[in-house]
Amino acid sequence: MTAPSAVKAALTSQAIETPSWAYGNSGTRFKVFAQPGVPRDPREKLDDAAQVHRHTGVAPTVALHIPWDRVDDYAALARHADDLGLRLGAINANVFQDDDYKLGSVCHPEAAVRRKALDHLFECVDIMDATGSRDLKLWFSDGTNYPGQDDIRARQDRLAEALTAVYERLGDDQRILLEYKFFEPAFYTTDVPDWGTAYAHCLKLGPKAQVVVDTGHHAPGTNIEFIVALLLREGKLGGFDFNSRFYADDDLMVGAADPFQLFRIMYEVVRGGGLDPAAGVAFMLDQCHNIEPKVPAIIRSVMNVQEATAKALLVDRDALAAAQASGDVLGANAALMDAFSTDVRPLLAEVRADAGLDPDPVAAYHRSGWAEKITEERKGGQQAGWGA
Ligand code: PSV
Ligand code: MN
Repeated sequence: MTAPSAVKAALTSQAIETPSWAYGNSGTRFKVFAQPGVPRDPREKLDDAAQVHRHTGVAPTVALHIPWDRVDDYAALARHADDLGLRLGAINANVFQDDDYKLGSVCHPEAAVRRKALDHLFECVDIMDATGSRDLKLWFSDGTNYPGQDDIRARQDRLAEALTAVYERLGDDQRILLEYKFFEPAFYTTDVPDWGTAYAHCLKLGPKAQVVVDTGHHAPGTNIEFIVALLLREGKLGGFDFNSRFYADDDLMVGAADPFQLFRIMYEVVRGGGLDPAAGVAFMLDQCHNIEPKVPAIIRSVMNVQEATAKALLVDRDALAAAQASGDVLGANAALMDAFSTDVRPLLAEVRADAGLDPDPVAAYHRSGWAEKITEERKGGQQAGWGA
């Protein structure tokens, strides 16, 4: 059993990155519901993110999405983050919202469109240079809707060419994090549909290319923890986009739909050494809060990741290994279930109290008056939302 002090230390050192877009308005293709007090620009998104960090103590970085967070001066945005006790995290490229990308971006059949997409990816690396960000997160909506629409193999060649060009542009301390998704918006083929495709490209690229596991991007029933175990073993797990799904890419709060799955994933992270900050696994959220208030939902999400991590750390690994070695199927399963069934909320309350935080971050946020303040102050202007 891991010593209680080591469990506490591991929980204190875990950093969870929140996404700028989660602070803006979002919805479905049917309706985007505006909420009062929503940020109107990237600086206000950071102001909200600072509240999440203030109450949880473990959310020091914020991921940006370009062009949704485009500003004239990225170094100034980084300074604003610094003033708030934050840092700018992964830069997410966006090559899916221009009309030109109807048939794809870096895999598009026309060279001119591929060039445009590549220029955007280079722009994102320039932004990383200005913000000090380590990670370029790449998700491509590229794919086809109909059999025969394009040459599946040629599209892989185009993808490899673009990835190689970006890889060569990276600085020594920068990485490509390649994200996969099995369908949507393309429905017949997707050019990076699964971890295997992402892994094959990253392997060819080299050590500065790693795979991102978005927990919402798998077919129902997929064993995500197996993917995590394998990628970690191969040194290719770059990080997570955490969220929950019931049906597809629902982007609900992580741990809301299936806390047991999140625990199983975090157990493989712990087992594979991925919690050690030196392993470089980025624990990012990629969520949208369509009907619930955003800042407390993000606080809750951070807490859900912490709870799953705490339970994973509490697994009695000696007992588990002994049961596994002796073929004690029920004993091994019980070792995992005992940890999952533990109420870790008192432990996390203690960790927070030790760090000088309120043991109940959601309650502390509600008491803080931040929601009332932003509702009062953020009047007029254009609220941030999809596309801004
Ligand atoms: C695609 O569904 C995705 O998961 C990618 O990470 C995008 O950058 C993000 O969603 C946008 O919300
Ligand atoms: Mn994602």
